[in-house]
Amino acid sequence: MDQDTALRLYEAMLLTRLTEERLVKLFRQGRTLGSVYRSLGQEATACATALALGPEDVIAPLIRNLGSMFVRGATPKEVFLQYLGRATGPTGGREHNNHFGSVARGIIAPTSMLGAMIPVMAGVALAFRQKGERRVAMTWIGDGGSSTGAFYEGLNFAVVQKLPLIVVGEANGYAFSTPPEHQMAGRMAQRSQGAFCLTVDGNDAVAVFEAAAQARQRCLEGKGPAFLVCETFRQAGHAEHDDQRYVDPGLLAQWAAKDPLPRFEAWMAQRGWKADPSLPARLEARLQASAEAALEAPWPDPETLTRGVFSA
Ligand SMILES: Cc1ncc(C[n+]2csc(CCOP(=O)(O)OP(=O)(O)O)c2C)c(N)n1
Repeated sequence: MDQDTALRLYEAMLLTRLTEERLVKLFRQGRTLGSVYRSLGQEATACATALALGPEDVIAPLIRNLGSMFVRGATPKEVFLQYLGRATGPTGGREHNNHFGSVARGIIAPTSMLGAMIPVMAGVALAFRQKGERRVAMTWIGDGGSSTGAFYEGLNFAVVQKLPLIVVGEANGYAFSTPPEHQMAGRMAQRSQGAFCLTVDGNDAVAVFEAAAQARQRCLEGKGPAFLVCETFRQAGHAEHDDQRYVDPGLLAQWAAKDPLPRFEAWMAQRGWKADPSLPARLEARLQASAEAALEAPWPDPETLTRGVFSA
């Protein structure tokens, strides 16, 4: 990873963390329409995977992959407008978290049905191959989500068809309050179904980036899909309404010591690389302005209620 990429990765991870911290404040003030879903401790798995892609590639992030959306150009203001349900947000107040896409940025909006995006992205990858385009499709899935039929169907199809699809598996300790051993036999990597599979330390941003770059290269060479398992830990509750009382505090402390941000800073420091010291303050100022603008943004007009939604 070169210095420029490292600095971009650091900024994306920091922006994700600070944006989510601000969302938590808005939640506690009762201003968000629903709960806030964080990627605390998992910023590397979202940011470093997306950063290993080319601008022509397409992603379908899930709720814990806000960082990947920032890598592709989504803005904190859009995220605040979404969570606050405002008319000028990406979905015009129809949805109230980061379930929004942007075709121009190569982001496909997810549906909440876990696993569903895997066949969708296998289809995107199939279209790339049929058109002879050198592009890759990427999506993410949690350990819980990898127990769905859609996960198996989508990945199996991609393996059989040798499609340029990267599925990032986030083995993050819990699916809501369910630990993996209560819903999964064996380890996540055993679900690869013949896809090229790597298991990496998901809190090591460099390892994640390198594995994703390798997976992308194989896809571009026509070698078929990759299943990239990132071992990490969800450092917050499922969402802000969940106080995580079912998680052993010792385990949380163990993973807190592996926080991807300071680890990556230390790795950069070993190379004499350092982010601009004014970066946190600049990001905070941007977030403050974005949050204020979103709070002043208009609510959707009830007259428009049926626009932009499907009807029979
Ligand atoms: C098919 C399906 N079943 C159940 C749910 C409800 N649900 C939303 S998130 C979640 C837990 C997901 O756990 P995991 O896939 O491990 O991801 P994590 O939240 O740990 O990132 C569940 C059960 C859903 N959205 N889709």
